Amino acid sequence: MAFDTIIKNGTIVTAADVFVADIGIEAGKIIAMGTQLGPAPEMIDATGLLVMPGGIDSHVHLAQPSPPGIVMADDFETGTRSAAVGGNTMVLPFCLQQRGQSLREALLDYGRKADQACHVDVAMHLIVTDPTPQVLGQELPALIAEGYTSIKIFMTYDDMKLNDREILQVLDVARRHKALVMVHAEGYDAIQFLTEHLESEGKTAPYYHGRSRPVAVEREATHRAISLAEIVDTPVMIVHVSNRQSMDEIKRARERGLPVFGETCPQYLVLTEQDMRRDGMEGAKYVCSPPPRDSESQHACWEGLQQGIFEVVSSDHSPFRYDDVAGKLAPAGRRSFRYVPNGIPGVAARMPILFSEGVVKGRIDLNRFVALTSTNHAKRYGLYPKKGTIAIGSDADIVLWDAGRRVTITHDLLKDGCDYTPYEGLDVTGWPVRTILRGKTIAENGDVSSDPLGEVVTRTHKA
Ligand code: DUC
Ligand code: ZN
Ligand code: ZN
Repeated sequence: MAFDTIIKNGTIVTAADVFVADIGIEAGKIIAMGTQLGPAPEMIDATGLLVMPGGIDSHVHLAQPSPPGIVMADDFETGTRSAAVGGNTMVLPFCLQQRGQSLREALLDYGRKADQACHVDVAMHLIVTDPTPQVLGQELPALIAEGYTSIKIFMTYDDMKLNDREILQVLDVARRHKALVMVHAEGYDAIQFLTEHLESEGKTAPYYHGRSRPVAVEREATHRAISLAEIVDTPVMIVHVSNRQSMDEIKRARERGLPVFGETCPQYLVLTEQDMRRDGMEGAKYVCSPPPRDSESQHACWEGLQQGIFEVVSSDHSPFRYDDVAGKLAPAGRRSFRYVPNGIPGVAARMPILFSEGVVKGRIDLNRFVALTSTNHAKRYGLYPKKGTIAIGSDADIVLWDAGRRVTITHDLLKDGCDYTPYEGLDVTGWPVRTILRGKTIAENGDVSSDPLGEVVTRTHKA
């Protein structure tokens, strides 16, 4: 057999197995696994390293339109550069439909931003904010048929929230055309009520962002979203789950046999609301929604990962620069937490944090790590087995991982467009040393290839 590249002597980890073998790659695909393969023009020595499917981060925000005056810190180039450094070979960002805009128009704009700029492969979810009859009746069915098979909806935010009737309508289209709805589950009215109350008491610092969105706000919306999906009889993914009570809603639904899936994120595993208490505006660096909770909630999220209640860990990378009037230090944000741009960066830190806090600390095993960071994302979002595993015929999307390398996370390692990381100073064990996309090395020891090789992947719709 002729190979372009052979990865030799590594310990291959999939969601099911751990074994030592060589991998033979030709034209971007894995075409052989065995011992003593070779030779090939490119021989990569992986002795002493783990060889895992490249990370797939199915929840990132890149170049997403933001409120007036606010600019997201990452475009496709910088965001995918950071993804590659962090061991990822694919990300799934969101194409946002702005109110009044057609989905098709949103996708054309967004697709142009991705063109030629990506260091890792990309597939797009849709965010529906304006479910007009045209969107529900024509655009969504046509786009789902073209492979846009996942749709995020929001239960909060002035410009994005859907009411229950609209949610039911989107869920119904998803059921009929076989798409998956991802839900941002926080209740708008409760947040508004609490925000006004806190502001009237002069409680406007970033810390109060968390107080305006307590667990009950998330739990109630999670329960409602699951109920609406049950009424329509269609699957639903509850994204960025932060706490036990919301997780229990998912667990109960699953026990009743409902196709309800859950996602959690590193911020709910290693940050707490105390991070938003930092001096001055420093707390703004941790403002995201749902907010980080407490150590009991962290513990609950780990249990959810161990018990399979969460099937994916995503970063919810949503980057805004800190020292920037178009970012976390936007003037209005000093008046009230409600104007602080919502979201934190994390696409490069996701895998090292989950590996170190999960695998190294004995909370999850290697196979679950691979499932949570890659395989389950590919399966849930229609990319498997092209993506998400190491198998004959799959794309050669691979991360070489030094399981013993100790690293203190600092922002300069992450190569994103932001100016901080919420994980600054976190000590981790285990680090991606080389990221390989369809057989080509795209990042090595923190350096990214200057040639962006990522492609926009069309998902085939299995109706
Ligand atoms: N929801 C997200 O999924 N990301 C950032 C902000 C938000 O509300
Ligand atoms: Zn969200
Ligand atoms: Zn998000």
